[in-house]
Amino acid sequence: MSKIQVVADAVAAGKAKLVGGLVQEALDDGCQAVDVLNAMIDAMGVVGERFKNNEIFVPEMLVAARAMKKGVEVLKPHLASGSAGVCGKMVIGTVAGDLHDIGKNLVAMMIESAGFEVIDLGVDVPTEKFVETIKANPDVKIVGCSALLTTTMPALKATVEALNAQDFRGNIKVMVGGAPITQEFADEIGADAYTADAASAAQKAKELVA
Ligand code: B1M
Repeated sequence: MSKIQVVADAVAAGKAKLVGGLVQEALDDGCQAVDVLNAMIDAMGVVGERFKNNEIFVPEMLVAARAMKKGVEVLKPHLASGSAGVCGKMVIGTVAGDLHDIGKNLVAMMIESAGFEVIDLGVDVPTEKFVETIKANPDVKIVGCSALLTTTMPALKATVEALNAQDFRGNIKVMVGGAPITQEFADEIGADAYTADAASAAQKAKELVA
């Protein structure tokens, strides 16, 4: 079995204590960081399928998430390369009612690597918190909102609509993403950009401030 597959299996099985070491082994073996990352993302997809099919439950999803985070910690220096802050400031968070942060963290990491200073508001972020943070940081250029649940898509809509109503709206660009989000939904709620993954989010962020 390939070293990358070993990492993916350990993530899916939630072996948080082992994953960091296994990722390091894969890198030492010459595997590309981005390939290891993609395998871990796919492993989370497998976890999601198992959950949907009632083969596993929330605790197993949680341990898989912990394992993935351990792996990302080891990968981070190999993926991040830019000098933080040269492109300006970005605020990012997962919207109210939503506790999923792995995708949001990856987007934050890639955007930081693209040269932005990132203010990460975490998960379950109320609309007002996004607004207040931008008011307190008038040099923010981009706001990124993540939503992973179909049930939190309305919170994403409410957040973008609240941002759209602010005087500062002309000074910022609003990016949205997350598994249930589509370009059509992003257009409908008045976001400036939608991207499907972390790498394209970083690319899009650079384009938006160019
Ligand atoms: Co949850 N969960 N979860 N979960 N969970 C999903 C999302 C689900 C699809 C599983 C399933 O049923 N197959 C399902 C949602 C179904 C739906 O909405 N229709 C689900 C559910 C139902 C739930 C609960 C309701 C379960 C329950 O309690 N009964 C509950 C909700 C809690 C809450 O948020 N209020 C819940 C809880 C959890 C855990 C806490 C246990 C855990 C999260 C831990 C954590 O994040 N710290 C968890 C996990 C791990 C998952 C799955 C298995 C994996 C998510 C993940 O990290 N994926 C997930 C199944 C799946 O995704 N297939 C599932 C890897 C990550 C890299 O991908 O987050 O999609 P993703 O991010 C991508 C892109 O979406 C994009 O880029 C990222 C990187 O490429 N992206 C952006 C994300 N944000 C972006 C922002 C951008 C641009 C791109 O611009 C700003």
